[in-house]
Amino acid sequence: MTARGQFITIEGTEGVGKSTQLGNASDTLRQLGVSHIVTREPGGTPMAESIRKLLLAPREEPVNEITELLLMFAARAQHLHGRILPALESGQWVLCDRFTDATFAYQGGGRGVPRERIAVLENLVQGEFRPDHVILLDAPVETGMTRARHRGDLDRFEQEAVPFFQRIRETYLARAKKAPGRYHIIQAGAPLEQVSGEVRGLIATLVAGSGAGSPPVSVR
Ligand code: Z5A
Repeated sequence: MTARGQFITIEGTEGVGKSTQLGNASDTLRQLGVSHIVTREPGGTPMAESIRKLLLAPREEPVNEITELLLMFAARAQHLHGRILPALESGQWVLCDRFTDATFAYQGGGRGVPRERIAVLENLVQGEFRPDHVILLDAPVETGMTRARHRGDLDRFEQEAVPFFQRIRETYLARAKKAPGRYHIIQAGAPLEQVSGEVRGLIATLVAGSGAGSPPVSVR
């Protein structure tokens, strides 16, 4: 019987380097011979990507925080059942740019939706399912904003101000503190080579601990 794959998410505030490190983590898994997919939230399936467009588009109409919350979980239900779970069940690992920790951080910490309400939807959509490991890239919010904001037009989240992202960062760190075995905090304000080296090392450790892959291959 094929062992279930590992579900690894990458989290952090805007521009901390999630996409960059997702590519690095994927390269590392490939070198180690671990079959995997790379995906993102909101998104990851055609329908969930349509919901992503709805969520990110700047608009005149104020977006109610419960509308935003429900759309995040609508996209997640589609992604989880249509793509993530089938991949894990076939033995593939899944690397995902953001997941439900982002909802607790952005809709909870950022928008002020009570944690208990988010937890109700988390249980409805996911049951007991949670990421096996969360890589939290942590850096001062100004660092990430400076890195990310040379790209031109800002999406609806990127239009928020520093205090919004400060609350998000604090929520992520508080969640990580409660479950240190599952959350791996990486200092993402460091130079790129250093951050990449730490992510490679962490992925190699997780692979070694799981017994997956085709040993031994150096990833340094
Ligand atoms: N959202 C939500 O509210 N609730 C939810 O449940 C979920 C999401 C799932 C879209 O997410 C929005 O959805 C997001 C939260 C919300 N909004 N915000 N903000 P997203 O992940 O697609 O968007 P993002 O957070 O804005 O990602 P990003 O801006 O693309 O950033 P990133 O992926 O973390 O960074 P990057 O593209 O890898 O790097 C940014 C630049 O920095 C790039 O030029 C790199 O080359 C450079 N970089 C990276 N690392 C370094 C280091 N170490 N040093 C120097 N430069 C670096």
